[in-house]
Amino acid sequence: MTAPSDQLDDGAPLVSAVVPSTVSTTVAMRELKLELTRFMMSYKFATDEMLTKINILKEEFSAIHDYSPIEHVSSRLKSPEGILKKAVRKGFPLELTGIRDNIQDIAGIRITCSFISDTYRIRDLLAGQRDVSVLQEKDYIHAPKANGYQSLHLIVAIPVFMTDRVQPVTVEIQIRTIAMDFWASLEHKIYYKYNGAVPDTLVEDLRQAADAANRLDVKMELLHDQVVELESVDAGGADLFSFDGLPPFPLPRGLLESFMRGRVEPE
Ligand code: 0O2
Repeated sequence: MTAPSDQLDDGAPLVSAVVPSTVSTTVAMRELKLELTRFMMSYKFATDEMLTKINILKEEFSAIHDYSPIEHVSSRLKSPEGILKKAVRKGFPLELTGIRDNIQDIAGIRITCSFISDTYRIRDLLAGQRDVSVLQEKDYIHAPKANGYQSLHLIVAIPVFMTDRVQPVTVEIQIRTIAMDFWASLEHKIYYKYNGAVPDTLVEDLRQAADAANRLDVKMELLHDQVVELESVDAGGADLFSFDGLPPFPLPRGLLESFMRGRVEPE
């Protein structure tokens, strides 16, 4: 005899078996949702921390050197869907620890610099910070990809202080010049337009454009160096110190000289 539809084989009502399992599924789903939220938040916090560091470098450098080595900064978080797709594509285990260990570009920051030397300077300034560990560096500026792509890629880890743990979180940082960035965004569009199968003539044109971008970078940096040299010759006794976000305050030459004496004369 078959059990009635609302009873299990042993005669126990079906509903009593279904309710606990539904409750436990709901609890498990809620826990997973919470874990996923915390997982994604850790990457957002790591991005925020890195962006703060980058902004500090930008503002301090601008105040000291009268120009900003950083033209533009942008960031993005991969969507949970994008993360899962990448994990499946690469054959990584579909659980959060495995994903955290294997996918290192969930948080991404792109820094666009004025000149090639600035890309390395920013790399050094970030890598030199005590709480930043560089896990991987790919220097596509020194060794461009075959298609002409140039950029400096870092995978860094930074500790994020959560309520119950300190979580090291990885962030991918791409550093490149304006010209390299211009090239990369156009190449990206072309690549997707042709679904990866870019015609040979366009591939060659892109490679030549990458060379031209590199020549422009080198030329612009030479010009900039000449301007800096001229400015240092022309520099007079400016006595107003100004800094973004702070009202300008006077630094008379006499006061500066007193500071200098304090520095060089032992007490
Ligand atoms: P998205 O959507 O920008 O994130 P990975 O697949 O990341 O594990 P890979 O590809 O060896 O390993 O890493 P690599 O070489 O450091 O490249 C990572 C990112 O650099 C890419 O991310 C692109 O953003 C960019 N990139 C690399 N090569 C090129 C290129 O030839 N042209 C352009 N326009 N960008 C490039 P994703 O995940 O491919 O895409």
